[in-house]
Amino acid sequence: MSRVKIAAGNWKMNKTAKEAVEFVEALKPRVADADAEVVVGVPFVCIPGVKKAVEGSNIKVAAQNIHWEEKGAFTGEVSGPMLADLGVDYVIIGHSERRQYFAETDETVNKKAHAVFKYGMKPIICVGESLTQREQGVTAELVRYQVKIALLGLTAEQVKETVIAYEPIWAIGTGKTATTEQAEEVCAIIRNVVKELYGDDVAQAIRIQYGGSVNAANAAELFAMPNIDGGLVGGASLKLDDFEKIAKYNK
Ligand code: G2H
Repeated sequence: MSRVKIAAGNWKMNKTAKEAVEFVEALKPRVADADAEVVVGVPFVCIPGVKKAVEGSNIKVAAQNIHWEEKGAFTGEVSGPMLADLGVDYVIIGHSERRQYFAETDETVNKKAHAVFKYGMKPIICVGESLTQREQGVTAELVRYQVKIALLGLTAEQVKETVIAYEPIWAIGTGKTATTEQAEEVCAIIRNVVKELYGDDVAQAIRIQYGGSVNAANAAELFAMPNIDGGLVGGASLKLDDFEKIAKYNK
């Protein structure tokens, strides 16, 4: 099965609403002929402006978080209906920065994945090990566990629409990329867990990205690996030239 690669920018806490609109206006013509599906993961406050700016283009929009409840006394949180109402396509959940600084757990990631689907969007679920965990040799066990809990209770159809981002924490924003072999090895492990849980059809359909210091120079080699279906891109997604090259990794 041929899966469409996905180049998703994760802007993290960068750009004001005005800067975001300027950026995507400039990005639109550059990625109109992209090889990958292009997604920008923007701060909540940028979503309305960015959605309007990308209208009629091939750029999709992701939020960087969601609350699993529909509404209520959850100060500072944003719910599924709120994001769906803005036309959000994808929601990044379980990023290691959220796990580290905001107490996100595998269980809350799972609840958020259900909420994302409930309101008609698609999740980009992040998993990955720390340096200590890699050095202790528990990468495969840990990532398998993270994937199993994240997907708990989702239907086969939903899992086919899910994107999993393998992001080794030691490679995030450090300039240290995992080697293509290391990235491919873990992405293949993830595809295999999905196969164990849902069968080969679903495992062949789900897209598994690599994330962690993806840049214009390494994207083509990473994306050429059989189990790597694109990248979740932080720093390099904030630069027009770099993100354009990543989206056009095949040109
Ligand atoms: C990993 C990645 C984007 P960067 O967090 O999710 O960021 O490419 O800056 O390592």
